[in-house]
Amino acid sequence: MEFSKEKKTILSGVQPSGNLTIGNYLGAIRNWVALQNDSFETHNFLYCVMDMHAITVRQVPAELRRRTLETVAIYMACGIDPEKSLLFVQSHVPAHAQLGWVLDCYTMFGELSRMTQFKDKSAKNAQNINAGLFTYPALMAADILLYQADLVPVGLDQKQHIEITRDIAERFNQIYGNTFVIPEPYMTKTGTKICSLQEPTKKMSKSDENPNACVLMFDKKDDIVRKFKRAVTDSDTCVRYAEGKDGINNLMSIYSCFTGKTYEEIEREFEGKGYGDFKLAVGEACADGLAPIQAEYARLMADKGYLEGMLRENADKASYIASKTLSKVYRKIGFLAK
Ligand code: ATP
Ligand code: LTN
Repeated sequence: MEFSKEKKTILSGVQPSGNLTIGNYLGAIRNWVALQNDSFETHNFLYCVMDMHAITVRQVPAELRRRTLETVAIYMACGIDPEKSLLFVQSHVPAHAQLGWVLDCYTMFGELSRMTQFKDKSAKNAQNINAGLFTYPALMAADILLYQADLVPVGLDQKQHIEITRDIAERFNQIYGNTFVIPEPYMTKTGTKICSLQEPTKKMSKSDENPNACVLMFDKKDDIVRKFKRAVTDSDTCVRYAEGKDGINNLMSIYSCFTGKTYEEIEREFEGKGYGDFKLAVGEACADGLAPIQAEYARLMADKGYLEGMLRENADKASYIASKTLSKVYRKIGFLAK
């Protein structure tokens, strides 16, 4: 993949903090693939595994290492093409930590305190509310601003982090003159917030303790079908998208993502049928949609040497791009040149 300064840049990533769910796939990775395939002539694509963000919550070292490589294989199995996109690991590029520190000093305590992810995660990990969890958004801003990304495809829960990134970049540009491109979030109409199957007002999360709440990308067909069968719905019997029908709305959005059908088409398809038929159809559509990804993933993981070699090369490529922005920033803020 050749990086060109003339092209616009798209960047995103996932934390290797657990097994990926269909929320990660439908809210984020699926859109990365569509963007890459539709506009690779006009854009640079960078897709990173955010291992530095993952350690804001305690990880088992061997698992983190394994998942980091697995996440790269998942990106590729979903359709990220290393000829078109630069795939790399965050901790392989020291500039993320270096710019992250600088941006910490341009990010306000008050704004970090308002981040809903921080509030949610500190409630969940009350025994480990560490400084990294608090300053997480400044590191995320560094990930994005280092590569002068124009567009960041993410799920709805990350919108607030893109907004703070824009605020940090604008603040810096105001003080030191034009330095950073101001990024925009990219979200599609469906799939931006896939909800828990057990508590359909809450986002589906890979760190949920209830195994029935989330469908993992590598769940077997039987398990997927069973989880959808047990999904919490309501006492109505009619499959229609409506306020207050959170469970059904969520299943409809998942079904729509996997089949490409609109809500009206889905309502017509299930007219006169009950929730049982609908849940079975969602489970099957989901399992069938994931099956080719699961097969491709197994093929890729059979050659870990290839993945590791690619990541080594890409670390240098990403570091080179990142070093341009970092030097500019260091000069502007007054660090003495080497
Ligand atoms: P964790 O539970 O460890 O916080 P997560 O499941 O939220 O993890 P991230 O690595 O934080 O996953 O997110 C990766 C990408 O997937 C982000 O762009 C995020 O917006 C998106 N995403 C995560 N969960 C969902 C969801 N339920 N619906 C839509 N998009 C999602
Ligand atoms: N915070 C993101 C993961 C992430 C990210 C990024 C996404 C870290 N750095 C830069 C896009 C761009 C999350 O999904 N929780």
